[in-house]
Amino acid sequence: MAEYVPSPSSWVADQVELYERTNGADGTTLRETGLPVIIVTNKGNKTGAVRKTPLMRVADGSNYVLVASKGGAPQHPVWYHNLKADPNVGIRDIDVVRSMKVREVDDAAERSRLWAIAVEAYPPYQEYQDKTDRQIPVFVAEPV
Ligand code: F42
Repeated sequence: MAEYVPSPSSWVADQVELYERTNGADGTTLRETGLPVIIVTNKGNKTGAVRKTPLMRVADGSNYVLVASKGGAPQHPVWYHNLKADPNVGIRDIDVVRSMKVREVDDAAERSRLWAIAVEAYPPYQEYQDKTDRQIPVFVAEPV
């Protein structure tokens, strides 16, 4: 089993640690927003390390919508490249961890439907998109 390498962002690594240590009793929201967060376990595409990436919880039925926003930064978050290289992830939602498979959403109609759901769940996603020329990638995670 590859080794877990925490995020170099301490607030991110700390959230993962609290979320997992309490089995979802704590650490499950985005700071003061109170909005729900999931943890996506993914495989480092260069190191093979286990990476754990908290994302806003955007549900679409039994699927999740994963938004590679990184606050509207000019570059994709590097976990984007992990998911493209290996679509097999684990998603922790509170106290349940599910094996899921992700795919990047390319179809325009599907993307706009899912984007609306994502912005509804976390309105700042639209602000992030408005501030960058980068089209923020959207993935769907489907149960395997
Ligand atoms: N980020 C989002 O993009 N969307 C969200 O909805 C979101 C919500 C959220 C909620 C709570 C929270 O605590 C964080 C949240 N984040 C959200 C931030 C998210 O968890 C990530 O921290 C952020 O998106 C940046 O992702 P990143 O993968 O770019 O992180 C960097 C800082 C990172 O971890 N870099 C590592 C490093 O050492 O510099 C490398 C990580 C890695 O995956 N390396 C790969 C490997 O092989 O190991 C190689 C990757 C490559 O191709 O370069």
